[in-house]
Amino acid sequence: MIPALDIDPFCQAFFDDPYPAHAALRDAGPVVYLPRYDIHAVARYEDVRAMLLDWNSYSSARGVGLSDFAKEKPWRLPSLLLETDPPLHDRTRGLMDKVLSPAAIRALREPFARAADALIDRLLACGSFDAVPDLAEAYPLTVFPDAVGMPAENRRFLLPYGNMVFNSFGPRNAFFDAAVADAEPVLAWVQAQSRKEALSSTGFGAVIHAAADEGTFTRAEAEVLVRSLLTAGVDTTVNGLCAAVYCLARWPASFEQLRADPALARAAFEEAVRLESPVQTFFRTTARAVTIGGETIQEGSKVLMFLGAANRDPRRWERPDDYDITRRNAAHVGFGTGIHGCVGAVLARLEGEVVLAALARKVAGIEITAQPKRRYNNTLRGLSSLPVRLTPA
Ligand code: OVV
Repeated sequence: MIPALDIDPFCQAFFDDPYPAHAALRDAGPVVYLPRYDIHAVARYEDVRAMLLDWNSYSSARGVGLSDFAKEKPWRLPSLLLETDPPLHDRTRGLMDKVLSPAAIRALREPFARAADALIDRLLACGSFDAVPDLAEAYPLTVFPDAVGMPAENRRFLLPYGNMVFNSFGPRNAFFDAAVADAEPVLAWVQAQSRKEALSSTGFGAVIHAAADEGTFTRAEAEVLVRSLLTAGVDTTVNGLCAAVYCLARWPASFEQLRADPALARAAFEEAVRLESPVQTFFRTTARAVTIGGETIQEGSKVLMFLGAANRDPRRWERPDDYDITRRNAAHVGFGTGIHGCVGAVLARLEGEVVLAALARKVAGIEITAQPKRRYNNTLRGLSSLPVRLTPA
């Protein structure tokens, strides 16, 4: 008997404090049923991880949101990366792995670090500011579109676009409707930015389009793959950086540790991704009848994976709710794992590392000066406002 729980994981009360519900989901059993949406869900670390690794049983090609592409027409052209299974997935993922190769990322370290130093210097000169728009949004909105090869104008349009797509993985609720209304004016712009002609000859975008020039991908495929970068590359890192600043402000002893050893910057970012899990959830669809914890789920069922709950599962983590930048956290699932594991994680980690290293070297204290405000999204966890004051080192 699969336990049924009366939990709505896509409502404001849940987003305001998901942790009691996460515990209830984990404690109810390895798999639970949520009648409100007629879906199954897993929230324990072991089961979330097993599901992420078993792409054969848990398909992405029917969409990684609530909507089943086998029953409902997808609202946008499906992603060739996120919303596919092998063999198509491996072909597109192979190209993206090349685009985001270690050599490509290494070449970005210097410019990304310089941009982080310059931003923290400017923010220190202000003293007080809002860490969401002025830091967590400002930094990725500069370095990421630069790396893709986008023009300087209108980059902020990427935020409402990403907000809409990440809302679209949940139900058609008020958060989704508001995000669609917000993004409607920028849809044509984003579409146009994916074209070869819109992109510089040196960035990630040009590398993707070169594969179309060579004939291994069609031009249309190249454009949809550039769209993946524009969709998944900004809001995610915004919420990752927001999580890191929010953690360091709430755990001043950890910030002291980081100041004493700025080489902990990468670990400090990783731990913020574990604890806050900027990407909270994704769905899969069962491609056959599956058994979880002795319970059978039939083919064609939507299953919700609670990455954020797995990352705080006391079965896996000691003091799961503590921000501890020295813990062994590499196995967290905040970036997913398996064949769909975040392809941009290398870039996100670089951004997180250089921003936190700049804070570690230049800042003596981070103080929250007013009540932070939560940003509501069906997939992403983060804040819309985090007023802070920095004191210089
Ligand atoms: C991981 C992710 C989120 C949103 C969009 C996409 C990927 C995409 O490939 O379009």
